[in-house]
Amino acid sequence: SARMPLVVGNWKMNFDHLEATYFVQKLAWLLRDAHFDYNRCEVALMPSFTSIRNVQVLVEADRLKIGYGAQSVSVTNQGAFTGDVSADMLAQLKCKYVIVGHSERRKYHPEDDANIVDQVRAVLTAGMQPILCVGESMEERRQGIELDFAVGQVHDVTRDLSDEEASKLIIAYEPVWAIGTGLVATPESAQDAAKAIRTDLYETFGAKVADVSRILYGGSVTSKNAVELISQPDVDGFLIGGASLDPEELSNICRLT
Ligand code: G2H
Repeated sequence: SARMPLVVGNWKMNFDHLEATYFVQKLAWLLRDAHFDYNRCEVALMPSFTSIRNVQVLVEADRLKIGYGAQSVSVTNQGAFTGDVSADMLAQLKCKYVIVGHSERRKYHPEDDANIVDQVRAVLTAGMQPILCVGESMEERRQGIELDFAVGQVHDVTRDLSDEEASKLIIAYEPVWAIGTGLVATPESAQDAAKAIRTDLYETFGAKVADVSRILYGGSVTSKNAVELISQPDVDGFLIGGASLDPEELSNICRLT
């Protein structure tokens, strides 16, 4: 497709700042060694807040073409919100992306639909790109409503966005039952969901937005299943948890994407 594939490593709560620095050096070295073409596939890493600055320093010092961002963000800009990090703070560190609404955040923190909409808005206002995570649980899949469910989660966010804002949104389809379980979605069902989401974008915003929006698949992606998944016409890349913690595995996935 005309869309540039995107491989995002979601480190979750792993790696301190020294481990993060070491990882980025190793990944950059592996990709260089493999003559990886950064113009063919974009690579981004999502460290913990405490490691973002270290990644930034290294990326700038070595002029690496590796993007980075954060795993969540506050919906407010500053003030008495103990423990929160604002979108402006992340933008100051040259973050390009922020994951919003990951199922682990929806589960362990009070991130409801309204909060997720506000996070998306905060990220866009600060000039970064949200990676909005959606996806059904096993329950919805059993009921056969998985596509409506995922599309509904997207729609809850996009209905408030302008065309321009929507064109900056990246969507990650992550069926909750596939996250960290080793149960990857079949290429066909990843395609079905990505296609349903793109169709909804088309109906809301038209081809100009729907054709450029990147829709990622997430949930137990490895170098073993990446090729089949990326060959689906509406799957534009990956959000990778477990497999992104091994630089060799992540570099292999980048090369295969
Ligand atoms: C889903 C995914 C990355 P994993 O959370 O966002 O994790 O690849 O470990 O299933």
